[in-house]
Amino acid sequence: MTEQLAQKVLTGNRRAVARLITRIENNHPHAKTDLATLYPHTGKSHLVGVTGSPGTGKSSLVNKLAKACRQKDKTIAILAIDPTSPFSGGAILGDRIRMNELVGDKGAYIRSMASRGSLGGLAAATDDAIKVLDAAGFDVIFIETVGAGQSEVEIVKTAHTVIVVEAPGLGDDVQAIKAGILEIADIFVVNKADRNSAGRAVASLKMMLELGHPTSRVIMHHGQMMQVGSDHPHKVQPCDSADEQVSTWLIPVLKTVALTGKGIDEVMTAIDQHYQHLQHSGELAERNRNRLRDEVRSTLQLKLMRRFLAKIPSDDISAIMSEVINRRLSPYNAVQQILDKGF
Ligand SMILES: Nc1nc2c(ncn2[C@@H]2O[C@H](COP(=O)(O)OP(=O)(O)O)[C@@H](O)[C@H]2O)c(=O)[nH]1
Ligand SMILES: [Mg+2]
Repeated sequence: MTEQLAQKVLTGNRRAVARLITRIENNHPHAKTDLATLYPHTGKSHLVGVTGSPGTGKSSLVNKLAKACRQKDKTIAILAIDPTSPFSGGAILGDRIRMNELVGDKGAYIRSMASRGSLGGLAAATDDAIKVLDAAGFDVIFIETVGAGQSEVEIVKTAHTVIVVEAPGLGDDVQAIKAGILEIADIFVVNKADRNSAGRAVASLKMMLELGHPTSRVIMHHGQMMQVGSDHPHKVQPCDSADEQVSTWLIPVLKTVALTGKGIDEVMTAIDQHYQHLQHSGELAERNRNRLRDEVRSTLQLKLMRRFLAKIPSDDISAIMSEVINRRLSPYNAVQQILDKGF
């Protein structure tokens, strides 16, 4: 029965995909078995994370990018992560309407996810949902998150290509600084470029990328942000050939008007080039290794913690905790006592 569901996912059956993602959200006992069947068939999709403050135009942008992919005959899935709203919440409803243009297209699949019910946390449920979409054979998976909190940053960080979306007029500061998402961007998009202050937003982003070193450029090399200064004059040149952009990743700052589609082609090109860069530099394999290592580690942590705590009566922990709260026992020594009880 469960074997059948996984098999159907492998054929790209959308109802099976939807059912399995629902099982994941609800911690259905069979979900992990299904995922184990699918796992050998994963690792083929290009994972594109899109993040930024609410209202910057992420959903509108993803919609346009998805359509551009479809025109190139690439199949796409969109996972819209909303950690706060319930399923029928206003924001998601709005996204549904906006994404209507893709509905009815067999090569496109749109799904929103909320944290409700996912015991291992939203990040774990999202990882599993991505595996389902990957195994179902979607070429590109867009993961849209609001760049507001740590968990959303964690989710989007695991994508191969991370697009950080900014928009002018949401206050003068570049929004990304606040949430600490600046470091994770592979591509910056300043959306709503139909607004006057877009140029200023682009300029301040570029300025931040240069980190106060006007003659240097910041590049991504093996996942590290690096300064390329005047001691490397050959690299200070603006990047004007696609070949150069593929071998050394220069984080682009691109302007779009998601409402009209202006600038979308340039973002598509940057997404493709970044993927090529990841492949040619070996970074794709590295990011995938890191992803999987993190996943195994965090699952292990969770399981160990649960198994360990199950061995200790909760009254014992409460008693130790009240000693800590009354400042008679240090937190470190409290942990030592708990460990002694459990082992
Ligand atoms: N003027 C202008 N408005 C836009 C643009 N892109 C999106 N919007 C509008 O901005 C609002 C928020 O867009 P949405 O895609 O939901 O943003 P999200 O919250 O980041 O997903 C909507 O009312 C969009 O119609 C744009 O390029 N220019
Ligand atoms: Mg949105």
